[in-house]
Amino acid sequence: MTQANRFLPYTRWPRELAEQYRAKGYWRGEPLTTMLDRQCEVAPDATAILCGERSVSYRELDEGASRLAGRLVRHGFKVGDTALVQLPNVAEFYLVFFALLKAGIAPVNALFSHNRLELASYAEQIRPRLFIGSLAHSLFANGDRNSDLLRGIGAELALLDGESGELGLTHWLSDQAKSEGLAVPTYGPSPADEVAFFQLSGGSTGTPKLIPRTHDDYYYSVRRSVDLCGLGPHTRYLCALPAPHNFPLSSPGALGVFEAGGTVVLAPDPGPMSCFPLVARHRINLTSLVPPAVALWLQAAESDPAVRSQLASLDVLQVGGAKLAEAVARKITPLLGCRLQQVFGMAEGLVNYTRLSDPDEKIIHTQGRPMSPDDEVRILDKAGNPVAPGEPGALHTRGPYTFRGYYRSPAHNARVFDSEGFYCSGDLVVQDQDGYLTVVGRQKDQINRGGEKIAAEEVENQLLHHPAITQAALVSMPDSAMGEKSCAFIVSADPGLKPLALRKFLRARGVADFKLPDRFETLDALPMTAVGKIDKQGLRARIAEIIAASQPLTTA
Ligand code: OOB
Repeated sequence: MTQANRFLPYTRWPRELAEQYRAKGYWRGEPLTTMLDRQCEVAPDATAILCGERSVSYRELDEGASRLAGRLVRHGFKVGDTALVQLPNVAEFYLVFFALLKAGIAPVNALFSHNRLELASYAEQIRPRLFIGSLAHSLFANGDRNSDLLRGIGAELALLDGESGELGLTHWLSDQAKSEGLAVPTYGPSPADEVAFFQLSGGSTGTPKLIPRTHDDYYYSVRRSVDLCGLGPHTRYLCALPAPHNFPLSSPGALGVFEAGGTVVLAPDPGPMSCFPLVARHRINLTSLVPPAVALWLQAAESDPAVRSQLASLDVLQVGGAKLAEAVARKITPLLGCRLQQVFGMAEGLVNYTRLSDPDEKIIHTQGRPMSPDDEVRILDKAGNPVAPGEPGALHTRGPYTFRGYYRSPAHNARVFDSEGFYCSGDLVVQDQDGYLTVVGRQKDQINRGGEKIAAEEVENQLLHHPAITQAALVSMPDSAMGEKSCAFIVSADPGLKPLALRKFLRARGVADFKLPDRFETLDALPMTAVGKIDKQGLRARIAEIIAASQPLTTA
């Protein structure tokens, strides 16, 4: 086997740009595990993670990850292998992540809300040799290993968190390995300019796409975020969003906190009931939320003035993942007593932040500006020409941490990248004279359900498997709590088909709960555009009207 194909294939940056990114110190040739090496030198006993009643120091994080890496290598795993991982917000998520990085095994970290279909699709794309999951997931509801699922994933080894015995994840992380007395072959991470792991795309197509992220590019995005957000050993970050998501992982997220030597506190979910006591108990000063969670925090604060004192330590609340309404943004400082930072990012790369020193008007009205001086942004009209300043257009971007192609998806890549390597994110934005972006709409066929992304085509394909359904179109509908919810327009041969039965059908096919349509509307035929496509704009207008008409008038 030649040296070149030991590593996973991915679309590289053109040599000239790569050289620039190196020359400017963005890409340092360091693997992501460097952050642990450094903390282990500086402050090994500092607390890296708090998870329930457990506390994990930097030394314990590093040693646990090394133990698992060593055992995997002894088991025959090697650089260039892949793993499928699905864990909830627990310390093991980071232990496993660093273990795999240390051994050069590139993971896909599925969200815990993902179901059989997503796992199957990721497995098909990366053909993992290793699966790491959790018995707490409903996929393992009967308490057994769900051999059908594991056979489908096709990994040689499946380790489960919560399982006792030889194949339990705890066993592999424990120091029992020492007593086995077997030598561990030398191992190390993949080179910094190779794939470290795969991020998950929000998706707009039938198959959820994977985003290869290199050590070089991802580490730069983490370090730049740390600087911009002012993280340090004092940082006490509450991770309440799903740990693998790009926002709580790297913007600056948990990796930013590890890089800065602070502490990550894990919350099981972003609700006030779970989070407020953790903020008070652990004197949290930074967290990140999606807009629907912010609304719940505000509601709780409005109804109980004592909340302000519970949140007294909170300095900065980052909000992103979906558009934050101005009216909500304005309430954050008065009601929660902390500063707001808007974050508009994407797993594909580009992350925009409002700066902590920005005037209120920027913080409230915009979603920030690119974090790197070398992020290149173009706002283009339908014909591909730059729009006039202040006019809305499609966001195209490239830069030192924006990917160059989805994993093994040449046809899709040809659609979303232009000839100069700019990625079209599918967002419609307005850029002001200072470079700040405001998100005003979307081109991609995706529903953003309060930060959770749903690719319309994926759900439509599943609906079309129903014997009575002949046509299906999933569109967004306005929702006061979630920003958007999903509505499925269907054409059905069975007039008695009920939403409950349809959701049950989709769930049985392995569709994740958050992707189940919130509403179904039956039509005799779907409206078509002049070019013969389903008229989704028309359908969105239609459902918005239906909703508006059914809403009680609240004005006097
Ligand atoms: C983040 O990443 P993804 O990959 O789940 O979703 C990216 C998409 C963007 O293209 C945009 O459509 C939407 O989510 N989005 C926002 C937004 N932040 C993300 N739309 C409006 N306002 C915002 N502030 O969602 C993500 C990744 C890193 C940091 C933050 C968010």
